[in-house]
Amino acid sequence: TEEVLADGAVLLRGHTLASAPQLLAEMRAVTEQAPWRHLVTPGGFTMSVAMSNCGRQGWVSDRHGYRYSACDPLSGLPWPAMPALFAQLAREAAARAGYADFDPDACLINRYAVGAKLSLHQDKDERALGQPIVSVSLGLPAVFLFGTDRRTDRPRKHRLQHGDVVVWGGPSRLAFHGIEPLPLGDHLLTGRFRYNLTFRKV
Ligand code: MD3
Ligand code: FE
Repeated sequence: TEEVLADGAVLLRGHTLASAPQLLAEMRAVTEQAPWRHLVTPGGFTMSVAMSNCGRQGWVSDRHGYRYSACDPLSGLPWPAMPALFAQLAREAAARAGYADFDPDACLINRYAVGAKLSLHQDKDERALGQPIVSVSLGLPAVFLFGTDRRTDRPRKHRLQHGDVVVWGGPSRLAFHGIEPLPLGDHLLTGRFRYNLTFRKV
């Protein structure tokens, strides 16, 4: 069940349902080492989404800007290694969408509580724009906004659910996208939260 959302964007519904419990366990181990935090944007706003990272590079934001860093600014230590299961999943999903040999060096982990959202944005802090991004949704469902490479084009809405994996490459790599405020809910595996793993080649 592969659904093409746009040129280069492939939704694999429920693709990682079976490994979700192990993914969540690995995620917990990562966030014991690199705890959840609410980053501040260069404009001075605190993000409603809580974040952590694993892999050789992690995405961070502060008053000075957005960037990738090899170390967690909270501890000064390297980010936790990317669990083998994460790397395997990202690689296999990318291959299924037509991108052979995807070798991500960054995994951003987002946590949404009720009301948390991600405003419309582009992911362009990476040099490897020819590489896809793989995202994995876990826990409560959310409404994903998917636009074009022009901010003013009206975005389409897609419901992303527990176990869904999306590969974003080609022309969709620079599409504006976001997440609507998370509705209240209760998920058997994640309680009141939605989690998203985003794999990138920096
Ligand atoms: C489309 N995360 O971390 S994942 C992000 O659910 C981010 O947490 C959202 O946007 C989340 O930057 C959306 C889906 C996603 C990720 C990256 C994309 C869609 C994308 C890059 C280009 C186009
Ligand atoms: Fe994004």
